[in-house]
Amino acid sequence: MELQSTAEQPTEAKDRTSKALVLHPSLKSSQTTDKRSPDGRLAEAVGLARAIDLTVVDALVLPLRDMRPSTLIGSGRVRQIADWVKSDSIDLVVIDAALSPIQQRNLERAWKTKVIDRTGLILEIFGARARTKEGTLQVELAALSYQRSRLVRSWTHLERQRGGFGFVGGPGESQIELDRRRIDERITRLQKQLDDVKRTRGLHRAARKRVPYPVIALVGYTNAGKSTLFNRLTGAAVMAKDQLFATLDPTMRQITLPSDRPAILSDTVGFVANLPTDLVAAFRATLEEVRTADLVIHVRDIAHPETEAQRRDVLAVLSDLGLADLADEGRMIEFWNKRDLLPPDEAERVAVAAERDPDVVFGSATTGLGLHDAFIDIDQRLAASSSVVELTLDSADGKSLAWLYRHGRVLERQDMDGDTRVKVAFEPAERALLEQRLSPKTLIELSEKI
Ligand SMILES: Nc1nc2c(ncn2[C@@H]2O[C@H](COP(=O)(O)OP(=O)(O)O)[C@@H](O)[C@H]2O)c(=O)[nH]1
Ligand SMILES: [Mg+2]
Repeated sequence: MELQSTAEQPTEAKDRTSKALVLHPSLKSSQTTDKRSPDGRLAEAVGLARAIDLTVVDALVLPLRDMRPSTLIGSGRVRQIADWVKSDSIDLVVIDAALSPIQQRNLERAWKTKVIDRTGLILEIFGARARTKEGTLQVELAALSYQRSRLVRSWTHLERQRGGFGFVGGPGESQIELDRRRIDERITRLQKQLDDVKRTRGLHRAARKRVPYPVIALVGYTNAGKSTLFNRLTGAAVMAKDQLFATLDPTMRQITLPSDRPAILSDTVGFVANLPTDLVAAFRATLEEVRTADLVIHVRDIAHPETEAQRRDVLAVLSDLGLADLADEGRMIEFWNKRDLLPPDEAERVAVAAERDPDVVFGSATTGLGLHDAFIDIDQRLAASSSVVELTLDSADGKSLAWLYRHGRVLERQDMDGDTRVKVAFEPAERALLEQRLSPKTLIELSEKI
């Protein structure tokens, strides 16, 4: 998804990562609306920019005395940044604030580069990450509404330029009216599609679950360390060369757990503080994939001053997704990350609390502490939910055998006298389908856990 930019520049080549400058404007008088420090907010914005593979060359808090309607920030600053953009060959400036269309356009002109604001950035992330049909539609809807609001406002601006009376049918206006109408039509179409998707959601979910391996989803706030943990876990585990998964996007990888159990690890879109309300629906739809996960790892930045509030936010959204019982079902682990950032005595105190809670692993994705424990814990939880079945089939029944290989994990196989005996491990969803799909000669449910 490409967001509307008012600059007349070609979009950056996608085959190299764009160099970005991230700026967090901080209004001196508005500290009361957000308890978090400007540095904390800047760190989050940098995390968001990295989530779409931007190379953040520099990041800066810009203290503002007031907001300029034309450029948001003062003209001296605008000139300084223009030099900076030029000397560092910056491709994109991210302003962690809401920009009016006019501010966006003026800054793009002054800096001769693309500028996006916070909403634009978050929309880009959602667009790149949406995996389900509902997620994609919901994000496109949010992006179109965003574009539409920009058109409306630039229209008012044009009107003012022409003397403030609005000459009906002026060239600029009719062009914008046309764009608006096109966007409105598209929005109506999307809304219809969304209704359809929601109605048939159950079917889509069944269709999505094609891999016979359990799916583990990482959730948590932006900057909690999800991607670092993802890379550590997939780097430490044996990477699969299976062609079957060649089509998985880079945020999903097949891993092999210590018990030899294969699984899919999925890095999801992160939570952000103060999510613009227009984007809430899109965010939830993007997280829709978590519903099909067998296990959820909630990655928490335990050194973050707001870590408890962040935890509550994550649990509230999971609950809205119909996943309130994850913890009770033994399908959620909290990974308390960034242990290395806590002072020793604090780390000691937190370790005691973590020790008491069977659903918590305490460690650090960068130092590697706690990763082994996490692996063992994941393995045990997945073993507890899978079942092992021994079946005898007619050897000529190639179709049933093929089904077993696709939907289960064949652990053993013996062919004799026209019969084939197989031992297969299943995830719960696949196990439920077994009797519907095939009628074996014998079926024994084994009590062993693999
Ligand atoms: N000190 C420390 N930093 C960490 C740890 N885990 C992640 N980070 C850093 O936190 C920042 C955000 O991590 P990232 O994995 O991108 O978070 P995500 O937004 O949840 O995917 C990066 O700068 C990481 O290097 C940790 O255990 N200790
Ligand atoms: Mg990440």
